[in-house]
Amino acid sequence: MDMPHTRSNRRQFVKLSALAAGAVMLPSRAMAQAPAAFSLPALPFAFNALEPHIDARTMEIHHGKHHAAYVAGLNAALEKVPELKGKPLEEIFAGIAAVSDESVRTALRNHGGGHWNHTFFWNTLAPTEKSGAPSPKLLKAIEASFGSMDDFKKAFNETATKRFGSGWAWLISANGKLRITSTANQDNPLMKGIVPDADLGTPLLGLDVWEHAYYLHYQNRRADYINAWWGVINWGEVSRKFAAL
Ligand code: MN3
Repeated sequence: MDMPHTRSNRRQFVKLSALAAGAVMLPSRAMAQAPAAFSLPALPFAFNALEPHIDARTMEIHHGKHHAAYVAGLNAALEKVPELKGKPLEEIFAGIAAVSDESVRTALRNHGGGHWNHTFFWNTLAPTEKSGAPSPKLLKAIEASFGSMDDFKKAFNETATKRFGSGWAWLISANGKLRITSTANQDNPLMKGIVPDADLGTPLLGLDVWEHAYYLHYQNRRADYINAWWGVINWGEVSRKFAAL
């Protein structure tokens, strides 16, 4: 996932250069810029935009507290592995298994996964009126893999409902085929060497089934939350991801 840091780095660099040109003494550490840390991306819609399917308070806490904590945890973990600092998350995932310190490995997995998964999740959500429908090509692929859209939904719901405890349900593309999988905690289908090979692939759609994603409004009724989520999927974005495979 592209993290839009380049422009702000450049601005920062220009600012520092201007300061230096103005004969202000800068400590050498400020001159040698460290790679930008990850930051919490803004939600692509207002907190209340998904109501009544997902309530504003849940979105506020989910984004502003939970996702923010994953970003902070990821940045803290990266301080301990300078060789992975400044790399895109997908590259960091590929490097996790080689990190020798177990606590750092776990932090990168949980917080790095948390940051990637939530950024992906927000981008594949949209207010109902902008939800749209799968592209004809994606619909055809869904029908080829699952029989019909209804059968796909049924299978996805089952996987999401049966995920024991915290985790995610995914629609992935793997070896040219669409598949439904599920991962625990903040693992995702990009984590080779961490999740089983059978769960690896390119995510097209993902559903957060942690209780923090629904408990305020739905309490223990995960199935109701899953049903409501179908009404706020950004099918335009999911179709774009499919077209880009
Ligand atoms: Mn979550």
